Amino acid sequence: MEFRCRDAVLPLDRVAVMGVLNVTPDSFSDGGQWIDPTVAVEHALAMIDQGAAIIDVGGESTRPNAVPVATKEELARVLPVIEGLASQGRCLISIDTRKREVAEAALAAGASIVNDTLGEESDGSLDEIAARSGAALVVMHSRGTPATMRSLVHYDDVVAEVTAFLGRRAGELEKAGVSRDSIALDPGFGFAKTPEQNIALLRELDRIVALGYPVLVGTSRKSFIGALLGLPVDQRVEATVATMCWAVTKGARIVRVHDVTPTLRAVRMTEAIVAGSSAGSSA
Ligand code: HH2
Repeated sequence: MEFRCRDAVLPLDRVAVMGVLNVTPDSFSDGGQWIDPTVAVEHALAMIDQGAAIIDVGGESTRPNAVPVATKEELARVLPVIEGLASQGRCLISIDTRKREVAEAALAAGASIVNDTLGEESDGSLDEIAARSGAALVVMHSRGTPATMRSLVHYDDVVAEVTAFLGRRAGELEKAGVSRDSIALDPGFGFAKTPEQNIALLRELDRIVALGYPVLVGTSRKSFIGALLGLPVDQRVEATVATMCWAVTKGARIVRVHDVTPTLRAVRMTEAIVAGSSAGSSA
């Protein structure tokens, strides 16, 4: 399996790590840390040295009740970082946005993946941008907006409904002209889901994997981990790693994380067990 991102092809025979880079003052776990573009690029390069293949740049927090950011402000946050990273040519760059203008400008600046977190709110405009540019697109399930998502958690069968949504969206993308190997699917952990629903999606992740597209998992440091274990956001690394290893046994191919080194070591070990191989593989 591979992930085609414009001119580049990311092989997914081994699980790929997407490092999270939030250039925001208010992201739920790293808000304010990477606002300075020079510091942000340095942090991204450190994640690449640790083994991240993709850096996911975001300029607007999606956490519940996050304050919406104007397009101009979001562009001013993400573009210098994308330009700085693109000039190094050491990773694939993904733009995490809900806005078409931001996606377009990010692709022009060197990004090759659109991380679409609109979920059920999608109007298809990011699909069209991906189709036109050859960019890859991550389709994530969500409902509502950061202001409303916490009240939109009624599902008859969360796994069936999220799986059906992702399958439907993948079909729409292919119809819009996005190539099948440029589509990745993500259940959207923490987006309009209760802790129990997040666990159900992890337990039955193989049903989404069975749709036949690479599956991306973004549980990193999320509040359902805090709710289950009673841990603050800065103490969720080990439990995040546990979710990622579980997801890999279920067939996930891309893991979106803040903590690259511990995740990659654990994921490589998990892959070796799944494959029944004792051959060394550098993390
Ligand atoms: N989670 C967040 C943001 N973008 N994209 C995908 N595809 N999957 C996710 O699970 C996902 C995502 C939220 O996490 P984070 O970026 O750390 O926080 P914030 O939205 O507060 O910036």
